[in-house]
Amino acid sequence: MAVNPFLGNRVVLGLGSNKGDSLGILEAAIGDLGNVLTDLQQASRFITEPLYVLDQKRFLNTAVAGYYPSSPRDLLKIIQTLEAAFGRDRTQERRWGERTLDIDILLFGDLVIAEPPDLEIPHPRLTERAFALAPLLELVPDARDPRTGLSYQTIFAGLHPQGIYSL
Ligand code: A4P
Ligand code: MG
Repeated sequence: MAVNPFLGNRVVLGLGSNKGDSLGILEAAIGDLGNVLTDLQQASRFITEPLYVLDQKRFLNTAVAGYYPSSPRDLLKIIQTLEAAFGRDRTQERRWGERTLDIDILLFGDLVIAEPPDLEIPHPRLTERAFALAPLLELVPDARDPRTGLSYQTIFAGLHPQGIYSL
C-alpha cells in the first residue's frame, strides 16, 4: 500500500460494535478518526453474524482508510483511547464478546510487525474474517498480504459464507 512522503503510511482500520447505540458509536468514532488520519475514506456499514462467540448480538462492522504520519504504536495508543472514550471496558469483557467499540489496525502501509500480544500487523485474524475483509476490499481492492503477497480478494473469495449483509 502507498506511502506518501508528506502524509505518511496509508493505513486501514477495522471498526466493530454490538453493544449500545452501535450505529451512533461508529459514526462518532469515524468523525474522531477524521482528526487522526488524512484523506479519510469510509467503507459501507455491514451487519454481520458474530464469529467465535455465537451467543451475542450481531455486529455492525466497517473500515476506514487514510494516511498516518507517526508510528504504529502511536496509532494503537490513539485507538485504545478512543475505544475507552466510547465506553469500552476491557476488564468487564469476555474475549470476543460484546463491545461498544473495537478498532483494529488491519494494515499499516506494507509493514509487517510481529510483537505479540501487543501489536501484530497485518491483524493476525484478518484473513479469516469476512467482516473485516469485505469493508477493507471496498477501500483497497488490490490490497495484498505483505507477508505472503496473496491478494486479499482471493483470500476473501475462499472463505466460507459468514453472514455479512450491507446495511
Ligand atoms: N493488538 C495486537 N495487534 C493489534 C492490531 N493490529 N490492532 C492487541 C489492534 N490491536 C492489536 O485487543 C487485544 C489486544 O490486541 C490489544 O490490547 C492490542 O494491544 P482486543 O480488541 O481486546 O481484541 P482481542 O480479544 O485480541 O481480539 P481480536 O482478535 O482483536 O478480535 P476482536 O475484533 O476484538 O474480536 N464478529 C463479528 N461479526 N464482528 C466483529 O467485529 N468482533 C469480535 C471481537 C468477535 N466477533 C466478531 C467481531
Ligand atoms: Mg481489537
